[in-house]
Parts: sequence; C-alpha cells; structure tokens
Amino acid sequence: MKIKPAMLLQISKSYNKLAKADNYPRWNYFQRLFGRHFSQTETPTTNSILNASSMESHNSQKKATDSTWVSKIVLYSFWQSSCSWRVRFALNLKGLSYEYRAVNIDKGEQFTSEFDKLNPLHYVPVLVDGDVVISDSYAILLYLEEKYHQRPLLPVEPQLRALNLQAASIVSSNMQPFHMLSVLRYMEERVGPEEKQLWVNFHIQKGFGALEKLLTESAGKYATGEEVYMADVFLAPQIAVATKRFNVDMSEFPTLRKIYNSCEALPEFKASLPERQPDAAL
Ligand SMILES: N[C@@H](CCC(=O)N[C@@H](CS)C(=O)NCC(=O)O)C(=O)O
Repeated sequence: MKIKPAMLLQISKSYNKLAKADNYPRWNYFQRLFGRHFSQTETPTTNSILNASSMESHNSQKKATDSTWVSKIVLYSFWQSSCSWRVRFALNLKGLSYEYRAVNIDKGEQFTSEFDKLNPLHYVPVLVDGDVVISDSYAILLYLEEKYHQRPLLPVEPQLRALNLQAASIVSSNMQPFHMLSVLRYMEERVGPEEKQLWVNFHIQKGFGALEKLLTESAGKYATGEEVYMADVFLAPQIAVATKRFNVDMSEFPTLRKIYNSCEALPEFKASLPERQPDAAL
C-alpha cells in the first residue's frame, strides 16, 4: 500500500493513541502494518523503562541531527553467559548492530565500581541504548521489542504471546538462576561438587520437562510455530549450555531438540555463538 504524508500523520496519531491507551495487542498489530513507515527512533512508546527525561534528551538529540539518527547500542556481555547469548541472538534477529563490551565474569570484572553503576546486581548482560540502561535479559528483550519493531519477537495472538513469555520466564527464572556462576561457586564451597552437579541437573531436567509438555502442541519448526520468537531466543542458549556444560541428555525432550536444531541453522544464531564472540577464549 502506498502511504501519503497526510495518511502518515493520521496513522501516527492513532499509533500514539493506542500506545498511550496501553492497547498493546492492537498497537502491536498496527505496528506490523505500518511500523516500517516510521524510523526506528521515531516510534511512539509508553515503555516504562524509558523515563520522561531520557525520552526528552533522546528527542532533542534526534532533532539536533536528522530523522535517521539511531542511538548506538552497547552490549556488556560475556561470551559464555547464556543470558548474554539471548540478547546477542535477539539483536541479530532484529538486525541491530551493537558495540560489544566484554565483561569477564570468571575474573570478577562484574564487581568493578564502573560496572556497579550499570548493574548493582553484578550480572551480565547490560544493554545501553543512548540514555537507557537495562540490566536484565528479559527486560532487554521486551525493550528491544517495543522500541525496534522489525522482526517481532512476540506474536500478535495473545495466547501464543503469553506462551512465549511463559517459556522465556521458565528459562530465566526457574532454570538459569540455579546454575549461574556465583550459585555454582557457592554450592561447590558449601555443599560440594557432587551435590552441585545433582542440584543443577535436577533443576534443568525439571525445567525442560515442563517446557517439553508446554510446547509440544504449539511447536512447529520453532517453539510456537514456524517463526522464531522470544521462547526460542531463551530456549536455544539454555539447551546449548545444558548439553555442552552440564551433559544433559536431550533425547527425553524431542520437541526441544527439534527447536534447537532449527535455531542452530539460523545465521543470526550462528553469529551469537559463544565461540564467535570477541572475548572467546578457546
Ligand atoms: N536475570 C538476569 C540474570 C543474569 C545472570 O545471571 N547473568 C550471569 C551470566 S548468565 C552472571 O552474570 N553471573 C555472574 C555471577 O554469577 O557472578 C538476566 O536474565 O539477565
């Protein structure tokens, strides 16, 4: 459809109205239809992560230059971190270029005073986009989805959307926190290496067991059909880490294995692999 400038103005007004009304499903549908007619930084948003002052300075920066201004994205990442991997995969899917800043969590670089200003919890990843700093992969994914509309990471259909969020949440809340570096070190010191391994395997098996049941019906090539979405972005790095680092056998989880194989073939996933990162120490 060819859009004329007057129509564009009308579209923009409706777009704003939907965003302000928090009518997210309709807004999302709308952005699918018309999103490409806005430059990435012009897109209206009610995103709570963007506070008023950052929005203001963002807008004045934009006006000071031209309509093609796009803020530079910086990702603080560690090559082996599955949480960083999710964000790398998502950025690649959305075709967003970014500057990679390595934080070696093995050597304790997450505890520097500089990094503390970015994330007082001392975890990677952290995404910086202009004035916006976000230090949690789940929040980062939602931010990217709301700000950059190309290649949506959530489907329009509410049930499938919720399923994607639920699967992502299982990985980020009920699986990965049980095997993050600091927890493993704590377990090893206080309880011992054998108990640590049992603990990790128990939580990974439990999570994959639930995800296998949850996604059996919805899965096609990917977790919720034929398109790669947020569930896949969280699942694929989790499966890779579980099999390679913790020797989890995926034969019990055929749906998840199929999803992983589909992701593995994607160039956006290949580019996000740990060994392809600048700080990879192989
Ligand atoms: N909920 C956070 C968790 C972040 C997280 O656990 N990051 C790990 C790497 S995957 C980390 O930085 N670990 C350092 C540590 O445990 O000290 C997210 O999803 O970003």
